[in-house]
Amino acid sequence: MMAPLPMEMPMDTPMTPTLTAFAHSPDRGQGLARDMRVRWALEELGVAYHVQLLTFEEMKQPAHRARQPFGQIPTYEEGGQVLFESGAIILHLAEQHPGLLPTDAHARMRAITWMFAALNTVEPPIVERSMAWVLEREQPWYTQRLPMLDERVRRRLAELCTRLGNGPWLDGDFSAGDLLMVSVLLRLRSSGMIEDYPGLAAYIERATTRPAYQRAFAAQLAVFQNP
Ligand code: GTB
Repeated sequence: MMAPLPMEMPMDTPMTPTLTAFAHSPDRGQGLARDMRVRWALEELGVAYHVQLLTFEEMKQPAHRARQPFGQIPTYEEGGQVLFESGAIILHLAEQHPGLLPTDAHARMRAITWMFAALNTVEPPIVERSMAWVLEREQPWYTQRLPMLDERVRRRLAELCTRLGNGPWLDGDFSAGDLLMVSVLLRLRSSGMIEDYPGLAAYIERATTRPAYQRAFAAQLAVFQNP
């Protein structure tokens, strides 16, 4: 009798999930849009997936708003399950497939706590700083506001760096918490801030040299290299 295929083996089946992503990402495939973190999780878990690319107009149509009430990407569909919010999608994937959450109940909950910390404590000041640059940099008060925005980001970077210490990952093995934390930190890459925290720079390097990250990055970049 043939041995059953391992569940995490990439295989195109009628249950192959579909992720939505930008047809025209403002970063042209630098991995900053939030489909990248879901792609990375799918690659870590060995789950094959389809991608549906959406224009900005399509994202605001009722058909997409039925999946994502705010008219954003990413969304995730698998069988009858339709999900939005990148963190919720990754939690769902990590609950379904082994590899991104520890099996021990306490350690598992701590990894989930790090997922929330990435999204609720570290990401907001980073997004606020980058949105200020996008939307407000021509305003006369932007240069006065920037030091405050920088300081809020730096405080979190320093705290995170202290907590990470010499450890390779936030708590034990690489987890969905690390995947989200690094995804969030990557938005600062062009700011030059990360270099002031060598522990974080090394943490990001460790994570982004993982083959799963590399595969996910290449897949989302390919959209913009082969339009
Ligand atoms: N909380 C939601 C989640 O985590 O899924 C947030 C989703 C979200 O912000 N989606 C953005 C979107 O659809 C794309 S990722 N925006 C369109 C809209 O709101 O109308 C944010 C993003 C986009 C582009 C870059 N970039 O090019 O640098 C970086 C981040």
